[in-house]
Amino acid sequence: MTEVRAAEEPSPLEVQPGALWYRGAIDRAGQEALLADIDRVLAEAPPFVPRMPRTGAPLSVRMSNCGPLGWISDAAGYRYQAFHPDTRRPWPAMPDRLLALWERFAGYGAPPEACLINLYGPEARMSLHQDRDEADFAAPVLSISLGATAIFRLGGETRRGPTRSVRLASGDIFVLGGASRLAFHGIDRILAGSSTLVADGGRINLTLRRVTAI
Ligand code: MD6
Ligand code: FE
Repeated sequence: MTEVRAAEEPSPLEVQPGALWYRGAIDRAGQEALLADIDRVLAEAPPFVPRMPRTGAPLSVRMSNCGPLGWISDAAGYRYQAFHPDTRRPWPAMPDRLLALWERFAGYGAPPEACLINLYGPEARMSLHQDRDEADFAAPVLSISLGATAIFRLGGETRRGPTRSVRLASGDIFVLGGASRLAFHGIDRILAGSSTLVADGGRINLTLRRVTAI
């Protein structure tokens, strides 16, 4: 039987200039396949506890990475590095499925170099931040949500401006590029147990990034 597939991606909702929300971009089977990919990554690169620069206070999410580079945060600061902070081993390779999603949704002529994996338990949050540790802001950051729905807050390029709230559900893709590449954003909370995909009702967020300039 012939596969019926649209020639182009379903049009996203442009939440604000440069912020594209593809609701339900990945179906359940695709989400399960991605989760299996991530389980393999985490077996090799176990979740670590990120810490605030200077104070060393722990964040509420757990993190890992795959791809040539990984983003880490500890008392010494934020940075990308090629190895796991605890095991000191190189990050696992980026799964092909993630490379394919970047090709379909990022609209950028070079592959991602890092995939940051954020793991949320029922009480985890992420405070308002900008993603600005990359050398070239021409490339977007592409986010994939798996598991429990998250209340995502999105603002502008200043911390104090107005914000809006978006509910990111399992299978949603959200792209921050163009005029929103440096927009402040964070996770107010997750709706624990709102999805059966991830064990214990938690959430996994994957962000694919280009780190160096082309
Ligand atoms: C999260 N997301 O969804 C956190 N960053 O758990 C992010 O920090 C993020 O969604 C850059 C671009 C899109 C994002
Ligand atoms: Fe971010």
